Amino acid sequence: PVDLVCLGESMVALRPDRPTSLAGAELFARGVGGAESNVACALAAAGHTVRWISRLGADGFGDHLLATVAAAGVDTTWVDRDPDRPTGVYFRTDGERGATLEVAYYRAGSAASALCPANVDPAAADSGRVLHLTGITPALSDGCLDLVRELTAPRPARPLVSFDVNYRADLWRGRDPALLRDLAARADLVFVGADEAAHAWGTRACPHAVRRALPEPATLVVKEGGRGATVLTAGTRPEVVHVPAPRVDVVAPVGAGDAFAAGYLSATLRGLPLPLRLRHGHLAAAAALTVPGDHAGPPPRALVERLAALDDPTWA
Ligand code: KDG
Repeated sequence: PVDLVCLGESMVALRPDRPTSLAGAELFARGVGGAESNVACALAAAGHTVRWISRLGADGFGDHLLATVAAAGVDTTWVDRDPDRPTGVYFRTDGERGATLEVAYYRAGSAASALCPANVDPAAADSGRVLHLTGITPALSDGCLDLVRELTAPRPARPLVSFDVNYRADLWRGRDPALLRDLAARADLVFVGADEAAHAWGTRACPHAVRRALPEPATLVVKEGGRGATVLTAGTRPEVVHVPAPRVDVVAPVGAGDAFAAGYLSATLRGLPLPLRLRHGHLAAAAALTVPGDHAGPPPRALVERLAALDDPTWA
């Protein structure tokens, strides 16, 4: 098997060419967005074998996305092209240095929103050691919701199912985010922000309160912003490990969650202990937080190893 399979929608991301609002922007720069492909690209850059399953329109934006993700070293064999539906697009500001982060999606009816159990090969989805999904996909359409239900269902030889809650209020409008909780509960490893859980499910924004709302997944990683992150495991000897985040000068928040998941997953795939998994998550997130776009381009592996091993008292 490959190390990791990701499934989800990617879009062309158009950002103003200077720090301003969407109303004030005249020129936009093209980039690539998509939580799952961000994770895929970061893991490939860290030396893992990665496959991305998705759908794109048979259009120029689709060509660009496919070429970009493939150039990052991700296997795109399982990306379908749809001649009848477009590639999704979104516009966003960077939310640089505390400015409002505006997001405008143009993705309804996109090629990826037509993902459903009938057009995803279950053998491809299960062809990795880890299958990484996010809470964005089930919000895209009923077919996408069915697909995520199917991919998180128990089955023989299921890969480790990783699920980043990635609650996007805009996409859940008119739908019940409790659904998202039920899907997350079916995964083996869940990433969620404490604030995100508070928004989506009304829990108190602390790791133990989130654990009470999500008692099922074997491993729950609760991100607490600048304070750090806590991993809570289940089983006969449950563990709780908190690692503070290194202090960074935040330029823009976008992409940090995906980077954190990628760092944590890379360390998990390499069998590192829980505190180091969190450290690798933090280091990857720090790199993403200090650049304006989604991708920081993770720091070189040797540097990350050295930083992760630092004996800093703030790194419990
Ligand atoms: O995590 C960053 C993502 O929000 C971005 O790349 C776009 O996948 C995206 C989404 O649906 O918001």
